[in-house]
Amino acid sequence: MADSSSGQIDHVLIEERLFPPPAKFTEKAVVASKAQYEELYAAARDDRDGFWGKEAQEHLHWFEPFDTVCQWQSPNAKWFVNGKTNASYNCLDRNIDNGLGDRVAILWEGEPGDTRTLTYRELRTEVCKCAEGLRALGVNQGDVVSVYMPMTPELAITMLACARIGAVHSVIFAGFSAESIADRNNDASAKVMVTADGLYRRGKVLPLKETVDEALAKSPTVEKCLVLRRIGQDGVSMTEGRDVWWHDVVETQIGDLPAEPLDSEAPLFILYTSGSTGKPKGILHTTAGYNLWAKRTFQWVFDHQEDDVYWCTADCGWITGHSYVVYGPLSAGATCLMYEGAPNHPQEDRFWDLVEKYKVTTLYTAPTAIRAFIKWGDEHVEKHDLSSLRLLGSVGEGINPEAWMWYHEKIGGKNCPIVDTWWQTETGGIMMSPLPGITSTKPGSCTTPLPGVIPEIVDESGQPVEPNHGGMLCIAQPWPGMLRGIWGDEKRYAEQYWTMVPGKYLTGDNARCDDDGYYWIMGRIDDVINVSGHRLSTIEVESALVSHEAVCEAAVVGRPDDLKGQAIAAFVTIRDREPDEELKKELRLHVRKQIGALANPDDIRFTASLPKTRSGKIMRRLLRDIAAGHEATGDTSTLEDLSVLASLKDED
Ligand code: 6R9
Repeated sequence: MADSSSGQIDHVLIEERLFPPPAKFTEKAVVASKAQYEELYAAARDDRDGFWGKEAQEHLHWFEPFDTVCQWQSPNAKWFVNGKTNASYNCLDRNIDNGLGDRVAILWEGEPGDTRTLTYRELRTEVCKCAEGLRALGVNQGDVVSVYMPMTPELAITMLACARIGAVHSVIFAGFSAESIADRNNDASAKVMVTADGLYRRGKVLPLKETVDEALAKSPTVEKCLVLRRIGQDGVSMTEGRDVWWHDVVETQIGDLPAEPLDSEAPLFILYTSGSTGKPKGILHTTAGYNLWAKRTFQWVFDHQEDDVYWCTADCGWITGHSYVVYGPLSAGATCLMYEGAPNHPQEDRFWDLVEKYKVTTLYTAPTAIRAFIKWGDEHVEKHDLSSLRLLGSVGEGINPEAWMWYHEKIGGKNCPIVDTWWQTETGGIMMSPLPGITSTKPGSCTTPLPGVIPEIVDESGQPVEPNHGGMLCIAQPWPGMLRGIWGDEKRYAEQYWTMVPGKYLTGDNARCDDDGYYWIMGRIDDVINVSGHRLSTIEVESALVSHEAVCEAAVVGRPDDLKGQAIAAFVTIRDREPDEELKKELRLHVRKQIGALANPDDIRFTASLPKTRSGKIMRRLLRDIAAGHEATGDTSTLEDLSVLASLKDED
C-alpha cells in the first residue's frame, strides 16, 4: 500500500467484471467503433479549435458566424467569439426547419395520470407565447427570471422562452424553502418569478404559491410574478400589481416571436449549487458552448436514434434536468418523456408502468433511485414489460457495483449497456462515460473521457499520480460546456476551481485511473479518510457493504480515533433482517473478505434511512458530525431515523 504522505489514495476494492456492448447495439451506434472514438478524441485533443469550430458549425444554427473558436486566459474562457446564435432556436426552429416539426418533442405525464403531447412545432408556439408574455411583463435581454415550478411542460417552456429573448433563467428546485428562494432571488437580482399555484407530490398538494409569497416578501428586486394554474384550487392569493396568471398573460399571446440573435457568450442560465461553505454558488453557463456540449454529449452518450423514446427522470431544478431533459435532447430532435411526480405514487411500480406505457428506449436515472427500487422489491419491476429499453444511464453519485448489477439484470434484462456518466453542474454536461456501442463496462467505473476532456489525477502538490492510485481529479484543458463563473463572485470562481492546481480545473472529486485507462470516481475530496496511514475512499467500503444481501444502502465516514487517526464509521439501511449484533459481525466479516482488514468498519450503525441532499446525494458531512459526537453505545440494535436530521439541516 502507498504511504499516505505521498498524497495518493489507496484503492482497495477490486472489481473485475467486464461487460462488452451487445453486438446488435454496436451495429447501429452513433459511435460505432473504437477507431472512430480514438479519432474524435485525438482530433479534439490535438487540434482543439479546429475540432470544436467544425462541431459548432455543423451542430448549431448561426445568425452570425464566430471568428475565434476559443479565447482562453485561465481562468476565463470564451468560446465561439463574436458569433450569434440562440439556444431556443437550436432546440426548436432548427429542428422544424429540418422537417421535424411534427415529431413529438415532449410526452408528458402528470402525477395524477393526466397527459400531454407536444410536437416540436407545438412546443415552439408555446415557447413563443411564454416569451411574448415575459416581454409584456418587462423582461429584457440580460434580466434574471427565477423559476420555481413543478415538472410540467411549462417548466421547460419557461426555460426555453427565457433563452429565446436572452433572459437568464435561474431554476430553483420546487422543494426549497422560502428562505432559499429569497437568497437566490437576491443573489441574482431576479426581476421576475415564474411559479405555479401548487404541485402534486405523492397524492398531496404542495402550495407552491404560498412559499413564493413568503419568499417575495424578502426579494425586493422581483417586480412581477407569473403563476401557472396547475392544481386549480380556490383561494390562491394574488398580489395586485405584482402577480398575474399564466392563462391571462401567456395563453393570450400570438406565439410567433422570432428568436433573438444572441452573443455566443450571452448568459443562458444560473443554477445554484451548494459549495464547501454555506452560501450556495450561482454557477453561470453561457449560450453557444453550453448548448453545443449538451447536444453532442447527448448524442454520443445516449446514442440517439430517430425512433428513441428517451426518459431522463431528473427534475429541471438540477443540472441534469437542464442538460438532459431540455437543452441536449431537444437540440438533437429527440422525443422525451417528462414525468411530474414521485416514483412510488400511486405505487412503487410507477416508473416501470411509464416505461411500458410509453415504450421508453433510453432511461437515465440516479443511483439513489435505483437503491430505492431494490429496497421496494423486484415484484414491482417484474409486473411490467420493459423490453422496449435498449440503454440505461446513471448519474449523480457513484453507482455501487451491486446496484449496477441489479440495474443491468432486472431493468436491462442483461442486454442494455449502462452508461455511468460522471459530470457536475460546473461542467455543463457529461465529461466521462462509456460510449454504449463500443465501451466494455466495469460496474462502478465511469470508464473513459469524452472527446475534448483531458483528465489529470494529481497529488496535493499538483504532481500526476501513478496509475491505480487515487488523487485529485483535474481537467487540463478548457471545454465548450465549462462554467463561465460564479454569479457575482469572480474571486471565488478563481480560488475555488483554478488556484490549487494552477491553470487546471479542480473538480473537487478524487479519482483513480486503472491499467485500462478507466476512471473510478472515489467521492469528493473531503470524503477521503485516513485510517492508520492509509488514505481510503469511502465509496469502496460502501460498495463492499452494499454487496451484502441484507444491505440496501451504506454511508461510510471517518471519525477521530486516538490510535488510528481515523476510524471507519458505517451507517447502513437493511432489508429482510433484524438489526442485531449477529448481522454486524457478518457485515464486518464480509468487508474483510471483500477488501481486507484495513477497511473493517469500527462502528456499524443501522438506520431507517440516510440523510440526503434534495438531489439525492448522501450527506456525509452530517454523518461525520454524528459519528464523531456519539460513540457506539451498548445498545447497538436500535434503528435510528436519520432522515429527520436531513430535513433539519438542508444543503443550503
Ligand atoms: C451531474 C451532477 C456533481 C458531483 C460530482 C461527483 C458526483 C456525479 C457521478 C458522481 C461518481 C458519477 N457525481 N456523477 N460521482 N460517479 N457518475 O450530479 O452534478 O449535482 O453538480 O454533482 O456528483 O461527486 O462532483 P452535481
